[in-house]
Amino acid sequence: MTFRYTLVVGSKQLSSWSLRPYLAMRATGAPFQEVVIALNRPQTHADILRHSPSGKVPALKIEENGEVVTVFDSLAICETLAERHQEAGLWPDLPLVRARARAYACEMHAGFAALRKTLPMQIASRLPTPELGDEVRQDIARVTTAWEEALVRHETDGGFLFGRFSIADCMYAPVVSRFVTYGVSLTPRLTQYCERIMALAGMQDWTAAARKELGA
Ligand SMILES: N[C@@H](CCC(=O)N[C@@H](CS)C(=O)NCC(=O)O)C(=O)O
Repeated sequence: MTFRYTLVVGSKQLSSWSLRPYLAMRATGAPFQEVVIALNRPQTHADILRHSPSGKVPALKIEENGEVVTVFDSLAICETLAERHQEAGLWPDLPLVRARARAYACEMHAGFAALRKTLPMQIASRLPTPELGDEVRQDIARVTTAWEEALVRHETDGGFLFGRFSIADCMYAPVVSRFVTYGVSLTPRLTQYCERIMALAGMQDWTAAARKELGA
C-alpha cells in the first residue's frame, strides 16, 4: 500500500487536540509531513479551512490511490491510525481492556470542559497554579481517580494506563502537560505516570517545537 500522510496541527504550545493524534502518529512509526498553523491570529480560521473543512485542527490528509481523504477530529484520526497500523497496537489487545480504554478516550474527548478552560495547555511553560473552582476540582478528581484505577490494574504491564502505550494515553497527554505546567499536586503513582508521558520522544519533540514558537 502506498500512501502519504500530512498531519495538520495547531501551534504546539497551545493545541492540545493536535498533540493527541501527533503522539498516535509517532507511535505508528509511519512517515508523515506536518503542517503547523499558528492559532489565535486573524488569519487562523482561513488558514485552517485550506486544510480542514471543520475549521478546526487537527486534520490528517491521507493520499492513497490518487485520492485524498481528510480525517478531521483528533479521536477519528487516532482510530484511523489504529486501524491502518494494527502492528502498532494503539489499542489494547484484550477486548474488555480495549473497551475500557475506549471509554477513557471518549470521556476525555467529550468532557472536562472546566479543566480545559481554566488550565489551558501551555506545554513549554511553567506557571503558578490558578484559583481552582469547584468544577475544575471535580474534573481533576475524576481524571486522577480514573488514572489511579487504570494504573493499579495495568501499570506493571508497561507503565501506561492500559499497560502498553495506547490511544487512551494519547488522549490524556495534554492533561498530563497541564498538570505539569500548573504544578497540580498528584500522588506518587500519578507523578511517575506523568513523568513517563513527558519523557516520550514525541512529547519531547513537540515540547521543543513549542519552546521554539515562544522564541525560547
Ligand atoms: N473536537 C475537535 C476539537 C478541535 C479543536 O477545537 N481544535 C482547536 C485547536 S486545539 C481549533 O482548531 N481551534 C480553531 C481556532 O483556534 O480557530 C477534535 O477533537 O479534534
